[in-house]
Amino acid sequence: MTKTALITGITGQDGYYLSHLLLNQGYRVVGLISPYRQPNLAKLGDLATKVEIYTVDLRDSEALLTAVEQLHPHEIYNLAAPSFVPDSWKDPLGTLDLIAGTATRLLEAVRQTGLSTRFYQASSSEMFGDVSCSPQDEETPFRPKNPYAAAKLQAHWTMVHHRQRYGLFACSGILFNHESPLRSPQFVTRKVSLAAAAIKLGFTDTLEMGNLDAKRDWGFAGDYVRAMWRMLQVDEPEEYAIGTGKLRSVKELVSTAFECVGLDWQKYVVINTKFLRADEHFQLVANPTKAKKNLGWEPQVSFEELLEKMVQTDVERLQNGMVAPVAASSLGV
Ligand code: NDP
Ligand code: GDR
Repeated sequence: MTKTALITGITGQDGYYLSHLLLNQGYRVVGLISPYRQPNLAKLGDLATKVEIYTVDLRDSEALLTAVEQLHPHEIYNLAAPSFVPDSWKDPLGTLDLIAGTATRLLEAVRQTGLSTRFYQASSSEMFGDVSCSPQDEETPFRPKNPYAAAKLQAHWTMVHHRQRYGLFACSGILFNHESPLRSPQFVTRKVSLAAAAIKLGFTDTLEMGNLDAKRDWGFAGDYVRAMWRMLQVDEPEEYAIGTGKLRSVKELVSTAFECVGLDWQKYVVINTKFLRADEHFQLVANPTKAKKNLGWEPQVSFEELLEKMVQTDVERLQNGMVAPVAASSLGV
């Protein structure tokens, strides 16, 4: 029997990689797209004709219930979110509603239909926030420091409560930063890969950055969607911390990316205080032991391979005037 997977946020980075994985597994993949947003289906590239699109407002409980009733999904992956953390200070309430409200509305839809749909919530290492210990795992206390993280935590707890009270098969991946050539350029890895490529090709000669001493645990998105899928294939729904377990600074990121095109980053990078954050974290790094043990999950792509792929893809994009569709091979799939 063909399984149906329903994905919110299908036009995002993870939506692409997850759709690719599920289509390869023989799933029918349906993406929920808002009627009030410019549908950026071009972001789905080669997958645009392979997935189905269902238009629904994620803020509308009745419409979501109808969608679940009509589509009978075996699995739901709730990925939609305004995911750039600093923006959540500009619209805390909208962030809360879209992230926590959508999770609640979808969980309620599953409960009300009585289907045995398995539910994945896209939780985030941002929920750890002001970390008390390092590395972080499923037992680490949450101390969110911004509206995005607080909204993710509300969604996370609602998922836990629905599992405990109603017995739903609901779980969440507490994912650390994961990147790819499809990452939006506002995030630091893609900002740096694009700048390294642009400087190499002579389009610009400066890269303005925020805190070079900030540290993160960066992995490849294609690896992380495999963990999402595996969480829904095991017998017990649980939480999983997903990351590489390696902490690196933004400075290491910049230096590695510039090395990919044979440049010395120190000649081009300047600090602009507008990119500094008041709610900065320094020690967000995963302990993914549980995922390895229960899911057999391990990252396959190294930090250096990831940056090489991102920088080279940006070189090709710039040489092609940024308009040529990116080949799946450039995306690491
Ligand atoms: P992206 O920002 O690439 O994608 C976000 C998706 O959400 C897009 O499809 C976007 O649609 C959609 N979306 C945003 N706002 C709205 C809205 N108001 N109504 C409907 N849809 C909306 O994120 P990623 O793919 O990187 O991440 C996927 C999920 O995982 C997110 O929930 C993110 O918070 C979470 N996460 C990501 C991590 C990472 O490092 N990438 C780490 C931990 C968690 P559109 O195309 O129209 O903009
Ligand atoms: P983050 O990702 O906030 O961790 O959230 P981002 O790439 O924006 O920042 C990572 C780190 O880099 C530092 N930094 C800069 N960041 C940006 N964007 N631009 C700069 O110029 C710059 N200079 C330094 C930041 O201060 C920060 O320390 C991502 C998102 O995908 C979330 O949705 C997700 O939940 C978390 O990862 C886990």
